Amino acid sequence: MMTKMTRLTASGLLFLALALVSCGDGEAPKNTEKAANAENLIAVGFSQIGAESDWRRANTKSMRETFTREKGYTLIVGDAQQKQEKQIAAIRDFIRTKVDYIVLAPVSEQGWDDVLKEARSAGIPVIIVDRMVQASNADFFVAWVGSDFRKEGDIAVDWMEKQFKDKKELKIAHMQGSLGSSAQIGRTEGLRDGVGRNVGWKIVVRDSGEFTQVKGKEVMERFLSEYRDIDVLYCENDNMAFGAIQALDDARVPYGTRGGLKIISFDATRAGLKETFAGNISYNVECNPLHGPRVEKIIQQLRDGKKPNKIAYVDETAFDAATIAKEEIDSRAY
Ligand code: GZL
Repeated sequence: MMTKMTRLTASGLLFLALALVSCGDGEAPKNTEKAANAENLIAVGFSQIGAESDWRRANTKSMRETFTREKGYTLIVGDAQQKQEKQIAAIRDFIRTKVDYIVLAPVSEQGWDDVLKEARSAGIPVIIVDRMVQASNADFFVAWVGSDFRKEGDIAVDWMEKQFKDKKELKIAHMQGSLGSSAQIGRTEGLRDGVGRNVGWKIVVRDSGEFTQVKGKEVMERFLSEYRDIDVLYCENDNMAFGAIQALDDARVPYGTRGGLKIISFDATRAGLKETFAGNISYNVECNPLHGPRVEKIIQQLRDGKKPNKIAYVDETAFDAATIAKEEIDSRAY
């Protein structure tokens, strides 16, 4: 069967190989067209946000481990360094070189209509992973797989309500993720509604650490300069929590199960669970990045002429420093 890949032009493939960061085997494909012709590979173009966090690196690794040449795929990964315009450019490269499928992990929810319309006009199915896009037409993508970020926020707030049920007043420092991303929107909404229904809860400082450790440290330093009497740091991912811990250590501010402010984090990466097991992070809400197998299942359904579920949430749990077992860390897949 002729795949779109076998009709690729050599110049288009060369452009794609030079324009994008890497393919599944870590090197830009030397001559994808030849490889595809010889092996009739399924070409998957993956527009990834970047490598801002342990979660993101695990997400990319899952895609690379899934879409291998041995399994009949060629994966081209575009690393956008957190810039939407670079994601859009990568998608246009994928369209130009006629990949078979486009996978998008969108940096923010808005601004995708035009390029998704172009992919649809080119007849290339788009699968959205992780964060959501606000598209004017639901037909602009065939499926979305990711986390229920609002639910993650509710799980964290539920723990706070139990943990602090006897506290008349709760002073919360809120470190948000990249503003406008679904993960930030959902986790923030969870906290906002928690504050709304718990008399005495107050967000005393708020800022975005953009999901990175470096920014997380800077923001925590600023929080501490503005407000010392914090009971809880609600931190929307592990890497920002790692930065916050550095700042707390520098300022000799106590935190964790030994006393002082309690840190709540999200992602539950292996590194995050190590901090949770050590009692530094008091509660860690899981956000599973292993989307590779889920995306492959969707692609196989499409190839079999089946209609995949439009929306598929991944199952997730949470870890409490008081009860987490060491085995959870050793067995962690990411
Ligand atoms: C969540 C994902 C977020 C993670 C961060 O699905 O979008 O982006 O929580 C990552 O670690 O940077």
